[in-house]
Amino acid sequence: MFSRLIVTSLLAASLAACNGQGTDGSGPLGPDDLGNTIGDAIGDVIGGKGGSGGVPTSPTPTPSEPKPAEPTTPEDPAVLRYVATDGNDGNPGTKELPWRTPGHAVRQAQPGMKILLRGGTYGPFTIDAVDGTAEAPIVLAAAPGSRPVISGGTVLVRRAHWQLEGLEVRPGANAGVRFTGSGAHHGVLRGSIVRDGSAAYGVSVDLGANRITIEGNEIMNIWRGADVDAHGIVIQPDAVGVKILGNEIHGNSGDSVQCIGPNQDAPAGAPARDLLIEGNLFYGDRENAVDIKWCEGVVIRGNVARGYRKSATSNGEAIVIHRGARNVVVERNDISEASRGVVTGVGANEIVVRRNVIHRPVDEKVGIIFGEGSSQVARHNTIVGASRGVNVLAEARGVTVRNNIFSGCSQSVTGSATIDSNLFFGSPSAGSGAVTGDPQLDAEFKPAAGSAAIDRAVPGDEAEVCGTAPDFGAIERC
Ligand SMILES: [Ca+2]
Ligand SMILES: [Ca+2]
Repeated sequence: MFSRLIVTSLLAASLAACNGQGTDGSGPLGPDDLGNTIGDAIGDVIGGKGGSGGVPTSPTPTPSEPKPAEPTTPEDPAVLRYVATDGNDGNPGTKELPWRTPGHAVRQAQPGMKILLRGGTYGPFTIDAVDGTAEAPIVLAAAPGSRPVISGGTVLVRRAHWQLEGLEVRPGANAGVRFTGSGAHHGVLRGSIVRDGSAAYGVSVDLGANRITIEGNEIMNIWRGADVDAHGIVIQPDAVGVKILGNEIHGNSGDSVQCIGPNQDAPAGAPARDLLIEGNLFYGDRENAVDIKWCEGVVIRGNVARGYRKSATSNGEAIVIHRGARNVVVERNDISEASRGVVTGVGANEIVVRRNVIHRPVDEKVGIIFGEGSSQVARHNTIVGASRGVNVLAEARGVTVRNNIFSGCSQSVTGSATIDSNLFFGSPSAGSGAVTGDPQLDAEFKPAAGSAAIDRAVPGDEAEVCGTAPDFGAIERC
């Protein structure tokens, strides 16, 4: 993750297409039986607290879920099996006599087995024969020093406790990796690359798959054309307990991550819920970094989102929350070079936008837009250089704007909201309890000693406080 921090300008020329807050759709799923959600949620991700910085923190998996056990000693030859392009499926799958195809290997798997793919190119495969267990997951991984490529189709996971590691998936016209159906739970996709697909998404959690972790991957160039969206990761109805941690996702013709509902061409089902999107780097997608529709119980924390420009058909939102999404926390993200930093829209309810840094805006240069929805809060954000810091649309309800820093904004807050206790510097003041002064922010948006931000915000935020009172803005000086 974060191995390549350079924003590509590759896509800038082709920014033309649908959506933003509007009408994008994800393609329908392939044929599949509709699964049921299993079990309950992954615990109270909403209540969690992030790190102390405004930039990505280390991923902090929800503590309520036990970490899957490592398989028995990975070096233990008894659990190791091998696949090689010069192997044979009639072999025993040993180091000396490897199998030929991943599809054969996964049918032979047993709990605790570790299947190692040597370098070379393999065809797609489906995992549908054997479950791992919590104590003994099944690992399918690149052999040490190897880069196996799965080409021309989908890696389809229908079973539980499978961990895919170190693969490079080049799916062509197909989805890259799908965790699908209620039998697919506690799956992991880690340290892998999914790239150059032209289907609706690179990675999908769908049809009731649950408790899936997508961690430390690079997902890129999922592209259906200059005016058709395709996404790095989609979370579909009935998904529960999905964690998207520390990935680098970029250059897709839609969003890096989208949570979708049936009104976006996904199959019917319950809203996806309990999602944690943390510590990722998103950049240069044609639409949005994160697009949350209809889903419930979402935490978007400690991500970097950069390079979301306006075009003829996109408003260039880094993060957009709309279409019935509820109970969404957007916190400690670093958002830059976006036309609109964080936007809510139709049916967004119980939305908290806190401790984000929104800076170096482009195009419309709007920090936060609250649209049609209710119970929406912006607090402790640092918004720098915006044309409008927070824009509250006429149809927005229940908006509170508190403890933020507005620095160098042409307009600070527009529209109707409860506005109190904010710091304004080079920006028109608004609301009650306004403080004017230089926050003296350093390169990491932390107030320097003597800053007007220090200890002058109103208490009540649940984040850690240093000194005698909270500081204005995203980052407390401690
Ligand atoms: Ca979108
Ligand atoms: Ca303080």
